[in-house]
This record gives sequence, structure tokens and C-alpha cells, in this order.
Amino acid sequence: MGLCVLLSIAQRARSAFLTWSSLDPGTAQTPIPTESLIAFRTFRDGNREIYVMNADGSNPRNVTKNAANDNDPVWSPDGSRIAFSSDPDGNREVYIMNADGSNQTRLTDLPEGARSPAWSPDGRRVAFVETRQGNEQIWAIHIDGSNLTNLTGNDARNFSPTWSPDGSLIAFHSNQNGKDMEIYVMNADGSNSINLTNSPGFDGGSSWSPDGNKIAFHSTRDGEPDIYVMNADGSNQTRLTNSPGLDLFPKWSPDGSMIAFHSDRDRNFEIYVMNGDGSNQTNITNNIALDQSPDWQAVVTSTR
Ligand SMILES: [Ca+2]
Ligand SMILES: [Ca+2]
Ligand SMILES: [Ca+2]
Ligand SMILES: [Ca+2]
Repeated sequence: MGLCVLLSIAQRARSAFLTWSSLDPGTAQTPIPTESLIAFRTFRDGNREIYVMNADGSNPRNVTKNAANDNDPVWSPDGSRIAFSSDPDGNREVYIMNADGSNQTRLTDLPEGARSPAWSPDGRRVAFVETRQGNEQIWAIHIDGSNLTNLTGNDARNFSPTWSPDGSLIAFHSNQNGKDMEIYVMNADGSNSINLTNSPGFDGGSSWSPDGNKIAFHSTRDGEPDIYVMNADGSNQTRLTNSPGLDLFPKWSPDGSMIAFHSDRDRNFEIYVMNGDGSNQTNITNNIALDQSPDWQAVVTSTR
């Protein structure tokens, strides 16, 4: 029975990536897997909500549907749930819900609040940022609410955790060198923090490629925020976007061929997707409201 479910998921995932569409068939082909989903946050309904849309931008739907400020959506590794941050009872905490928005449940309960959840690849833990102003720390917690652990434990500001695909490492950005924000990688238990970037300006928003070989990130090293990519050891740092807008928070597609990010290059924030080499940058939201923080579903789930 379990094998049947696994086979079903594998077949559905495979068919998703064999089904392509093009947003502009008259010019360059931009293949986007139409059956995979992107979660994002938007202000189009008057307060921040988590939406889910097809990866070509079609069929956007509000899944949180509440009066609170819903932010930072991230898919569970099996694609069945979404972690996010929200403030329905006053301060911002990490929540988990089913992908259709049902069963919204608070995971953290910290006096200073929590945000920026990141799901571990084995689905058992969530890393997040505890928002103690000026001393933000990376923590991890089991999804049953147990084993709350401060992973950074330093005097610096630490943000945006993201797990390596094998679960052994967490990338984040921090000013722990006493200068400006740089991307660091530490062991998943918080030990052995290593600086991967060492450039003037803000480096952050890292996202690990599904094969573990690359990290996409944003940086202001060339003047204003753009998307970059580097090898996971920090070598070969390469610029992918060159727009006058704020290009931020890249996230890889599940097959590693594309990168989603948000940008205000067209004067309001939209979700864009591009090929992994920076070509074919395409606006997939096209909505006058603020659209930000995309996260690409890793696996197409069985509907059962
Ligand atoms: Ca809301
Ligand atoms: Ca820097
Ligand atoms: Ca830019
Ligand atoms: Ca928009």
C-alpha cells in the first residue's frame, strides 16, 4: 500500500514535469511545469494572505482567508502542507496549515515572535527566525512543538534559514562578522558556521538547489538588489538579474531548472520566474497589489 502511494506520487511528479506550457508562444519558449504549484504572499485582498497558484501563474487562490498578516509561505517536503508566519493573536508566530488552507495551527509561542520558517527535508523539523529586535536568532523546532533549540546563539542578527537538500546544513544570512550581511552555512545542529560570501553590501535570502550543488541568493554588491547564484562552497558567484528594481528572495523550482523570485522592476512587487542561468525572466502574477515571497512546491501531492 505504501509502495503504491509512493509510486503514485512519483508518477504524478514525473507527469508534472513532462507537461509544459509557454507563456509567450510567439517568442522564446519558457517551459514551466504547469502542474507544480507556487505559494506566495499578496496584499490583493486588503491584508496579507497566502495564495497558491500554478507555476505558470494561472489559477491563483487565497488559502489563508483571514484578517491576520500572513507571510513567508514554505511547502512541506511532501507538498501536503505549508508553514507560514502570521499574527492572529497579536504577535507574529510560525503556523502550519494544509495546502488548501485548512487546519491553521500555531507551531511557535515565543514572547518576541517568530518568522521565516524553513521545513527540514525529512519533514520533521522547522527552522525559523526568532524576532528579538537587533538579536534575531535561528531556531529549530519539531513540528509537534517539541525540541525548541537556538541554533545560532550569538550576539549578531541572523535571518532566512534554508536547509540543504540532504538536511545536514542550514544556510542563513548574518552580520556576525561585525560588518555587513553575509551568507553563512552551519551544520544543522548550529555548529561550525562558515562565511560563504565576503562582499560589500547586503548578501542574503539563500536557497539551495535541489541537487545541493548551488545556492541562489540576493545581493547589493553591484549597487542595488539582484539575484545571484554560487556553488554551495561559495565559489563562482554569478549575477543572474540586472534590473533597476528590487530583485529578492530566489527559490528554485523542484527540478532545479528555474528560479522564482520577487521584483518591483515594474513598480509594484510581482512574482517572476527565470531559467537557472537568468534567461527568460517572466512576470507570472501581473497584479497591481504587492506579490512577494514565492516558494515552489517540491512534490506534486496525491489527491487520494
Ligand atoms: Ca490574512
Ligand atoms: Ca556582504
Ligand atoms: Ca535589481
Ligand atoms: Ca503585484
